[in-house]
Amino acid sequence: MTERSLVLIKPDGVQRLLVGRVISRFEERGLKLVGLKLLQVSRELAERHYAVHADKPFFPGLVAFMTSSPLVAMAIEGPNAIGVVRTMVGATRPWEAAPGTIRGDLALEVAQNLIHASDGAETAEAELALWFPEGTLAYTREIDRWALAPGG
Ligand code: IDP
Ligand code: MG
Repeated sequence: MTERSLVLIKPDGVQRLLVGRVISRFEERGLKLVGLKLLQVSRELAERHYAVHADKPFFPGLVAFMTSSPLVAMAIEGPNAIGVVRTMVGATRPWEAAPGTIRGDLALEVAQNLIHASDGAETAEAELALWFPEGTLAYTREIDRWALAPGG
């Protein structure tokens, strides 16, 4: 099933000049970028994005970090994209993330784990609406004509 996921390259990824490499991983996998922007996040947006963690001890630090410098927001589309992207991202605690995953290859600290990805269909829909209120793009790549053939 074609799905869309919200992916953030957090401020550490921008600071560490890893934006291109992270985007490349998704492109190389065959996933399609349907939204992409660099932005400095307001406190309100960061708090809404991480509202589920509002009671956690790390919440204030997380919001401060997410608003500290620009980050990249992406909408990514593809077959089973939500689960595929989460698998590519790896475990929350980078020291537990498998080699070959983005966190397992490029991160070490849980507070600077480089990337966010939607964890389910409902959160993906809510997060895409939050980060891309202007909407995302629909377009067909040449390869989509084959991938989306009947039964494909
Ligand atoms: P996820 O990003 O893999 O979905 P969540 O459990 O949803 O992980 O946590 C959201 C974010 O909060 C994490 O990506 C990480 O940046 C931060 N975080 C989670 N646990 C801790 C912690 O114990 N200390 C500091 N930051 C944390
Ligand atoms: Mg999460």
